[in-house]
Amino acid sequence: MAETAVPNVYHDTLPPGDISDELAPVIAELGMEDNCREIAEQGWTVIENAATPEFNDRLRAKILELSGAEPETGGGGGNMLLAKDPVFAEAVLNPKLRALAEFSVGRGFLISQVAGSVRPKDSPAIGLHADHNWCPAPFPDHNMLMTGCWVCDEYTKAGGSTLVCSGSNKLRRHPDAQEVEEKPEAIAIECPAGSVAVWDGNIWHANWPRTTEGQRVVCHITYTRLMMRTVEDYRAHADDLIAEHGEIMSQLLGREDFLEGPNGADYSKLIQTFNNAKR
Ligand SMILES: O=C(O)CCC(=O)C(=O)O
Repeated sequence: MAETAVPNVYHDTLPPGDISDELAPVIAELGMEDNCREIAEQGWTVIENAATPEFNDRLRAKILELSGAEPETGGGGGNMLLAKDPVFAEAVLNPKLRALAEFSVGRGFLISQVAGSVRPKDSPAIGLHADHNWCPAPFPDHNMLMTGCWVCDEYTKAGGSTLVCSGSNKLRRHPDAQEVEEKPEAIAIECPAGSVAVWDGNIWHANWPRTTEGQRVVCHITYTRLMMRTVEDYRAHADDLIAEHGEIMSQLLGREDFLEGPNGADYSKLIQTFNNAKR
């Protein structure tokens, strides 16, 4: 008679920066050892040729279509894209991105956000931040969030690429007001169209203003460690519970933060959410 299989419980934790025995052959087959080392050590890396040029064109066209941007010169964006077209599932499930996500934010990682942005000439730069934005400092040893920007148009400094503050990943904290202003040790991530620029939750980043003609089209994909997922899912009961108990119940059920509006992130609540994380 066959013995009942006893689950193998790990009693240790894989240290940050180590590749698990199960993931190692996948990383080797995809040739991603350098990407793993770079994201662990410097907080960012670039996956070049993440998919075919045909895929890149399809992704770019769909982001433009959903963004509300005027052709050629307009700006715009979109949220909740995974639910809006199958091309975004292809991006999110890309084998190289998934392998890096498992390395960086752990087995069982979750999709947190799939958004698009279209930046035309003269679009303003975004503010310097770390994606561990709703995490109190000091940031934990293990990375909690990994963001991949699918670069549909070549990333150059003049074209408004993402910038990273070299070495800031080691500080394990948010930038202060002066650092936001000065962007210390800022370098442009420059890479060809079809790459994915990837960073961890620690590194301070922003983007350069775009000074060239045309549009910079990007798909922003964020994966998260499963750690903070709620044990019980009350979304189906939230309206009733809030109607009965009011605002504090609304907070407990996540309706007062920016994280889960019906149309994706609710940016009107962004600053308040980030401030909550620091108190
Ligand atoms: O648009 C960019 O270049 C950077 C975007 C960003 O900060 C992010 O997706 O976290």
